[in-house]
Amino acid sequence: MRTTRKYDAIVIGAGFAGMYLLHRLRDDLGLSVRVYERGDGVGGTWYWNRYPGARCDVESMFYSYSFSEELEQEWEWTERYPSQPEILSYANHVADRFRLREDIEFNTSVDGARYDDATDTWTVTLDDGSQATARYLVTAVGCLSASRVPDFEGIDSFTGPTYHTGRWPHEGVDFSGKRVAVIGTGSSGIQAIPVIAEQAAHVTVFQRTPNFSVPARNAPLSEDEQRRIKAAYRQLRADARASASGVVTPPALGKALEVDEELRTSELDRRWAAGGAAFVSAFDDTVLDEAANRVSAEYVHERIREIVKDPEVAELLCPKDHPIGTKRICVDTDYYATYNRDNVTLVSLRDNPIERITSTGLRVGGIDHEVDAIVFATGYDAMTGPLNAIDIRGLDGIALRDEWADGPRTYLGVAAAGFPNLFMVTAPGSPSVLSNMIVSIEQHVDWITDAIAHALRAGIVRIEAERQAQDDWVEHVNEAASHTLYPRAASWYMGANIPGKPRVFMPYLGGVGAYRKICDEVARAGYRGFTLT
Ligand code: N01
Repeated sequence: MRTTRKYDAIVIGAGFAGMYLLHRLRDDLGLSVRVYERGDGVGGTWYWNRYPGARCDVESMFYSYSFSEELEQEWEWTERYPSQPEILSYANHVADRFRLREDIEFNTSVDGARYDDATDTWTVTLDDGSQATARYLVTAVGCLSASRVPDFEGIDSFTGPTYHTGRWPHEGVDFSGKRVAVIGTGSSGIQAIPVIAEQAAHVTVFQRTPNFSVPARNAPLSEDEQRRIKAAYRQLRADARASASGVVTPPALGKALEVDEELRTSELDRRWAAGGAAFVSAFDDTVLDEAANRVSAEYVHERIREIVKDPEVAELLCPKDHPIGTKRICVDTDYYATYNRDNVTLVSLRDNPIERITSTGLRVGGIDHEVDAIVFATGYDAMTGPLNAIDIRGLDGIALRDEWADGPRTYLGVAAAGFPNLFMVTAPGSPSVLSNMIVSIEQHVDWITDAIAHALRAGIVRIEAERQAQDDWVEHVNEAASHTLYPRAASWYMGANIPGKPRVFMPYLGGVGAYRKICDEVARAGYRGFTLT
């Protein structure tokens, strides 16, 4: 029988959060740390999402760690927006540079974790049945790592290959000469469809809800531009940390309807031409006021009608069921123009959902669409999915998934009452998915590292969020969302993409800069809202 291994801290996941946690806890605090990672390499999201066209929608120079000046100066990005292979190379470079691999156990999933009240330690059970213990357990499991294929009738009868964008084969897929179905038009589908269409004989896109997408205007990153940013990095990073979304965007013009119409349109033209998600922040009230929202939404509808030659297809692509910005805005390269290709067909599922998958394709509204392969760009059980997949049990054996049965409950999106010495990176109740993830990851990891350092210095063995502090925080998170248009969209932010999942707005909308101040103030006040013993 294998003996139980003992560490100071156990980290689940070796994506950008887990890697930085390992570096901070091991190299700065001198703790013994073990990271468990189910993949056979580092990089998390960027390890799994190898679908054609996968690319980040945050610019390379800012979708990168800021903790090491040497690292940020030596690494050279090649494009304005980083492609998945480039981000994965960067993750591997970081793993090598900081000797991270030696404390990461790959191909290992954590099935469960149980807190022992008597010893104030966590025991985790791995997928081979072995166990390991540690005083601290930190989850770095990502927000969008529990991929989901809907339970379509007949799904197993299809005789061709099927793929989920978030579980793409490492060796790639050759679609040459193939008829391909793509189900889903979120960020993943919108990136993959134009690239698959260039290779495949035919692509049939099955769209339930059209999404707003703005052009990326990706381009090579010039050496001059890179040098200019590197010279100003300290200030630019500080500005990003203090900003609302972890990305510095051009300032908004004011309230949409108070801005002169000509200026309004020229600002949207400017942002559309510049490319990127900053399009949605042209005005202060786009996600707060319906009439203001329509200004930006209708602008995008007009662009779609201009780009897409078939007026019926253009109308089907115009999103009208949710305000712009309330689902994650998509950032694309040639998405709408792809529908002008002869080898691309759009099938709207709005009135007729997918009836079933057959041995040769998909049946919609009584019509059979024959295909050779199916791509599921159908998203994730977001935020709670990856945590609920692990049987996490706190005091008295209570299960985190039971505590969260009516929606996630955390204090600051980093801890949960009843689960001492458990920290969660970018969990529900933190800005996470509404922000540049790397900025949010670094903030959480630094805060958690400081909390553990404080405990070590003060001889504290147990840090637990207080229930009242948690209740107040959950109320505050709900309150922040209730003043916006976000809850109007049936989005994965709301859990709306998973049948039966509670409809709760999961991330915190208070902004990255404001949230950081709250976390810092909690720490300064001796970890207010936590019981330290
Ligand atoms: O997933 P999604 P995603 N029948 O949930 C459809 C990040 N990301 O992987 O809208 C038919 O957004 C579903 O339809 P509907 C980013 O944060 C970032 O695309 O529910 N269709 C939708 O069209 C993003 O938001 C980047 O009606 C069904 C699609 O599948 C998040 O990941 C790139 C269906 C799922 O869209 C998730 O994006 C990629 C059904 N039964 C991802 N069920 C960048 O940085 C679902 N759908 C650029």
